[in-house]
Amino acid sequence: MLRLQRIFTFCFVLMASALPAFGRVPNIVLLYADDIGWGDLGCYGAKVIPTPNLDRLAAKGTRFTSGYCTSATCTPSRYSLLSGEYAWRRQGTGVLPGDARLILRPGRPSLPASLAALGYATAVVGKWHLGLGNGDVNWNQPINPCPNQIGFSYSFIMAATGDRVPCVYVEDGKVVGLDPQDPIEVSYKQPYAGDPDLKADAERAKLKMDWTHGHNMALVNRVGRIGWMKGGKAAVWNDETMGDVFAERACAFIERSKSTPFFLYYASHENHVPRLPNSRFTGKTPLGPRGDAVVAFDDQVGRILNEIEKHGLTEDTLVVFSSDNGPVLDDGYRDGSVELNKAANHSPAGPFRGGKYSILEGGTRVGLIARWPGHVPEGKVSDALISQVDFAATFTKLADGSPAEFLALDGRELGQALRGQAGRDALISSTQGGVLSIRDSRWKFIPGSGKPGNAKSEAVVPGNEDDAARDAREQAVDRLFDLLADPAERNNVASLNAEVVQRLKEMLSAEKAKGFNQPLP
Ligand code: NG6
Ligand code: CA
Repeated sequence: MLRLQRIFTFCFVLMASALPAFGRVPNIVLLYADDIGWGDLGCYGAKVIPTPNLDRLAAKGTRFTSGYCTSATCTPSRYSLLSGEYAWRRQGTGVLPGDARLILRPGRPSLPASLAALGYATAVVGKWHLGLGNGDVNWNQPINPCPNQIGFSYSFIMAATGDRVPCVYVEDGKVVGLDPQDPIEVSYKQPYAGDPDLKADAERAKLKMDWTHGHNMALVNRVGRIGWMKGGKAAVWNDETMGDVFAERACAFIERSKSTPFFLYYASHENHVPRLPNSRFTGKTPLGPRGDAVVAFDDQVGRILNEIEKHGLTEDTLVVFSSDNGPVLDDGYRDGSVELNKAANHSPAGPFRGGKYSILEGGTRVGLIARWPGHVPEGKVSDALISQVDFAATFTKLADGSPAEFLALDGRELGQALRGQAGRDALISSTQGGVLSIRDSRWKFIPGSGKPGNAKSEAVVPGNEDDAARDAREQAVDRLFDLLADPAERNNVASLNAEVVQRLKEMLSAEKAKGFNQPLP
């Protein structure tokens, strides 16, 4: 009898030691927004964009005020998020065309592969933009490698962006709804015979949404896109139902994965151009499509949260929201965003200046919310420094795995920050032009490039017109900002704090010395 008891105790201890310190491993749902700024959400101060679902998420979890994507554009941020490596260390990680080769190579460390190895069902639904295949994809055949070869057990994606061809969904490496009699061809070099000239006034007049720069190549659903495509008519997506299609696929994945731990990477395209949210969101904000698209994203968040709740998984699921880069108004289409934003006096980057493409805070300091009842403090606002490059290490550890491969790159294991403690000491942000900045708990340093920048690109976020010329001029010299006293980065205090400049400059140089602009493996 005693012997049996001993065996039981032994088994129990064995089982308990196999469990992670906090009990069951959590499901992980990453709600990743596109071009949504720090200031675009109600819980971050937006007055004219109702985001009840994200606000509820923040109220039930922790809202971080110093959360960062790694880059001010999409592809590099996503590369960092999934690989645990700063994208600026690698060439070819800038905004990719729709026919680019997959830049996250099979066999390299990746967040989905790491979670899959730990027994998670893993899915990506939404915008991919990390390339597919080997640069010579035949869209009429199974595409390999695709997200399924780097650790996702399910993928339902668009190849690049809504404004880039091919304008079709790809599910588990196959174009959805393709008629074999009408094969797809994609070119980023030249138009196909019969393509209209969208630079001609007569053709332009027929567009549903006119272009302001770029976006005058392929004509798809009466909207100009980047690149050309031919054929595949039955497979072409409907921009207006895209948000619903993605949300449905995400919910279906949760439903069928509910009995195993799962990881859902929900990469919404809502709010990226061309902004064509479903008509049921029209007029929900005074900002036109740009604001209405944020409401549409919030609606998708609500549907996913409800699905989690419906299966009784709320307590077992870490939900994290963040965005791939800061906000932009005119990103190439005439959708009224500039004028309407001005009229409503909305501040998409919150208290920060700059936005998408910019090295100023508005470029990479984005919303970051985490909810996991009983683990992530409820209703807390935290200024812990967190970069999305840390997600791979952090999620792997929460899944009871070893984050070592990501720690050897640029990731930090920040479970403590999610639990209400401190985050990183410092982090690096980048633009795709190769400009880097480094910040610690107080200071931000941007090395001078020796020559002034482009005032036009500094003015993309309204309200910045007056400062844009000065920002462009100052790019020539070292800049130091006291982010606590001057979050809008208006006063360059480099000359008053030579030792701080020196310290941060050395830190940045040491990081660059470990690898900068290296070829991709
Ligand atoms: C730019 C596009 C912009 C957007 C961006 C990528 C032009 C003129 N501009 O090149 O519209 O597609 O790339 O955005 O074509 S991101 O969020 O995916 O990084
Ligand atoms: Ca983006």
